[in-house]
Formats: sequence, C-alpha cells, structure tokens
Amino acid sequence: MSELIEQIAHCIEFGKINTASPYPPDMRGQEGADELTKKALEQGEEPGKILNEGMVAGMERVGKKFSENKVFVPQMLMSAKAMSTAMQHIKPYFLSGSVKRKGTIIIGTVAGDLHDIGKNLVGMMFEGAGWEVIDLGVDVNAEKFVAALKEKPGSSVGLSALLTTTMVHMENIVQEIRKMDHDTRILIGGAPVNMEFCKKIGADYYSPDPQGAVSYLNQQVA
Ligand code: B1M
Repeated sequence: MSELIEQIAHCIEFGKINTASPYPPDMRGQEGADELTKKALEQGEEPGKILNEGMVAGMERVGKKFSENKVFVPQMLMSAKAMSTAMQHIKPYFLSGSVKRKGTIIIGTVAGDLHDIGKNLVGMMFEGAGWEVIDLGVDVNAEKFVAALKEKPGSSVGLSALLTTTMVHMENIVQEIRKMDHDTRILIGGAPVNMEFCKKIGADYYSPDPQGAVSYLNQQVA
C-alpha cells in the first residue's frame, strides 16, 4: 500500500479531518484526510483503492478499537466526519455524468439507526452506475419509504442497517412496502445482515457491498 493511502487510513482512524482541525491534539497542524485524499488523487492513485484501502480500512480500525473499549463515541464521530469530508473528493470519480437513467432507487438507513457512511457509498455507486437515487437519509421508518414509493412508483428500494437493534426494523419496512406494491425490488445491506436474514424478512437481495447491490439491479433491468 502506498504511504499516502496509509496516511489517509491513519487520519480516518484518528479523526484528523484537515489541517485546520485541532483534533487530535498530537496531529495539530498536520494535513488531514481532506488534503491527503486530494493529494492522492492528484498523484494518480486509483479512487477505489483510496476508498477501500485508505478510508474504509481506517474506519474498520476505529470500529475494532470501539469494540475493545479503547475509543468511544466522540472519537467515532470524528472518524466519520473525516471520512465524509474525504469522500467529497472521490465522489466525482464515481459519477458517470450520463443523463439516461436505468431507473430509480430509494435508499435510506432504517429507523433508529444513524449510520450513514455505508448508505452514502451505496448511493454514490448507484448514481455512478446511471441510477437516479432518492436518499431519504437516516432513521427512516416504513411510512417514509412508502410515501417516497408513492411519489415515484416502480422504484427499487435499498435499506441499510448497522446495528443489531435496528436491523429488525427492516422486516416491518419490507412488509409495509409489499402491502403497497408486492413487486417492488427490495435490497438490504449493512454489517449485521446477511442473505439468510434477507430471505427471512422477504426482501429480494442482500449484498455485503455497494458494488454487489448495483450489479444485482443492473441485471434486473438488462
Ligand atoms: Co457506531 N456502531 N454506534 N457509530 N459505528 C458500529 C456499527 C459498531 C459495529 C461498533 C462496534 O461495536 N465495533 C456497533 C454496532 C454493534 C452492533 O449492533 N452489532 C456500533 C454502536 C454500538 C453504536 C452506538 C450504539 C454507540 C453508542 O451510542 N453507545 C451508536 C448508535 C447510534 C445510532 O445509530 N442510533 C453509534 C454511533 C456511531 C456514530 C454516530 C458515532 C458513528 C456513525 C456516524 C455516521 O455514520 N455518520 C459510528 C461509526 C462511525 C461506527 C463504525 C466505527 C463505522 C461505521 C462505518 O461507517 N463504516 C462501526 C464499526 C465498523 O463498522 N467497523 C460502528 C464504514 C462503512 C463504509 O461501512 O457502514 O458497514 P458500512 O457499509 C458498508 C457495508 O456494510 C455495505 O456497504 C458499505 C461499504 O462497503 N452496506 C450496504 C451498507 N449498507 C448497505 C446497503 C446495501 C448494500 C450494501 O444495499 C441496499
């Protein structure tokens, strides 16, 4: 891995957003995820590599430390802020610019859950693959998904959950959507869910990553 990508992972892990950010104190005055990501792109590093080996890797490290009680919610928040700031630089590389859309996908992080980084990546990849994306944000309940579907009938739906306590809300959301339109394609993703859970709640497809979700829907409309 290039040194620059490792530095990006380090900044995400320790929540170093940019040079101006005083946090963490021992990195004061140093470049953060913001400047380093820009620099990596300028030096020709591949955006997918920066994302997966830099940003996502840094996030995994902070998650592991949180599990081990070595860091707490404020540190995770700083890491999340560093990651979303850096993502702004790589986003344009994932957007196709094509005007003809393959269809619409309504995405959201389910009720009770505020984790949006994975969901945002999913949205970004779909946009890049030529889909219109309606992003309902975080903490989205069944009513909001159904209302969005009524506004845009025929759309597919993508649900994200990062907590074992919120993945259970997916079932209710799937049921309410099916009541309205039985044929809506519903995809789920997020760390605690899997294909078995997907089948159990009556969703159509589970993907561990955004690319898998995009490939699935692309195949459905091909
Ligand atoms: Co939270 N958090 N968090 N957190 N957090 C986790 C998820 C946790 C695993 C940490 C840990 O214990 N190791 C743990 C969950 C345990 C569990 O339920 N099994 C946890 C916890 C416990 C909590 C709180 C309860 C902590 C507390 O308050 N005591 C709290 C809950 C708040 C709430 O939601 N109501 C909380 C809060 C937060 C912050 C707000 C501080 C922050 C989120 C900020 C934000 O998102 N804007 C945060 C963070 C950053 C994390 C970790 C460290 C990183 C999550 C992340 O962004 N990963 C996380 C630990 C970890 O994941 N290692 C953790 C990077 C992202 C790219 O990956 O979101 O998995 P991910 O998305 C992936 C795939 O899952 C997939 O594609 C993405 C790219 O590969 N994917 C899909 C996701 N959705 C998809 C949908 C698809 C397809 C693929 O199709 C539709």
